[in-house]
Amino acid sequence: MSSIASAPGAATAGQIGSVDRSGLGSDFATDLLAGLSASPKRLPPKHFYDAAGSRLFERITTLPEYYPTRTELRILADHAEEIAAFIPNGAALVEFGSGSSTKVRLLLDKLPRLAAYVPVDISAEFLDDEAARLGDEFPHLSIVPIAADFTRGFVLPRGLARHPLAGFFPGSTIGNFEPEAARAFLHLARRLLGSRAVFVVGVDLVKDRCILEPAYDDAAGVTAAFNLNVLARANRELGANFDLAAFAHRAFYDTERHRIEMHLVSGTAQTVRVLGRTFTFAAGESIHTESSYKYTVEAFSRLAGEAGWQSAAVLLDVDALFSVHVLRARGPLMQ
Ligand code: SAH
Ligand code: AVI
Repeated sequence: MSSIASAPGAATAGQIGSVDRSGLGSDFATDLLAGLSASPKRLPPKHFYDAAGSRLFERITTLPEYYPTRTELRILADHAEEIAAFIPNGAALVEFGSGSSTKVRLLLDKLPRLAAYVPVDISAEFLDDEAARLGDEFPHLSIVPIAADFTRGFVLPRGLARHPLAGFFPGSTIGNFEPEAARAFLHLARRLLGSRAVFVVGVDLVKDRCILEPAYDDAAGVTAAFNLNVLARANRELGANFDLAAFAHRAFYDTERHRIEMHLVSGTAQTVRVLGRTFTFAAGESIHTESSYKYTVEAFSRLAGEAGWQSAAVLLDVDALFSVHVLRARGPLMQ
């Protein structure tokens, strides 16, 4: 499903629409059972984000080792006016994976004539709270939160279809997709946002492992807690019996594939029960819980080009750690 056609309930100016949860699948159990049955074991990173996971991610963004958030904020602050100029008056701005909506505030300050802001996130409870906070700060803005898994497509409220659409996808969340899935997502976003759309995408850049690895294995252990929270979530929501102390966080950079891999490594030979099924771990066996791909500017521009976007601007910080791409929809869309 990837339509913008027909959901009711767009808010009018100054209102916050009630969170539409119809785009939320309940696939944590399915993915966990399938991922623990696979070899090697794996789990999609979108399941990190229950309310506790979202709060832990917010703590990650403030860590000294985690350079992406502060670097992208700097780029956005330095270029907010230039980026805002690409977004037409009366547009609706759709943010994919909005989290705390911190970064978009820099753009909202420069977009007084925006018709609506549409934060989309899988973490429904967190989205609810953050949309309410944003509404207090921007009382004249229509906020239309949508709780959905954006990889599955979702429906935009009917009232938004008459507005030009712009997309915002910061944080390098695109890096958590496999490259083929990233291309598919960019294509889906192109269909959703339409042939006149602008899409602002934050993309982390390839760099030395001595910067990358500490960013995903911080001294305070917050990233470890974020990774382990997915097992705690399985215990809370699915009655699993993971012993969190028997798993360790591991993160390393694969220089060939340009990706950080995060794993949960079993310290001992053990069995775990999930929804009536038993899974066996050898000592040292891991669950691959996340990949975080890093791109060059050229590689990401090429990928976006293959998905129906053309580059309008690319903005970097002074140290070339992170990039913000401004894309425009290009030509008719191939299927
Ligand atoms: N945009 C914010 C948050 C990035 S963290 C920033 O730049 O700091 C990634 C966000 O995407 C989280 O809020 C998470 O809940 C959301 N997310 C991850 N996978 C998702 C999916 N498949 N569908 C919708 N939201 C998703
Ligand atoms: C949301 N995403 C882009 C983060 C990243 O950097 O890949 C998630 C994260 N994982 C560990 N730290 C942060």
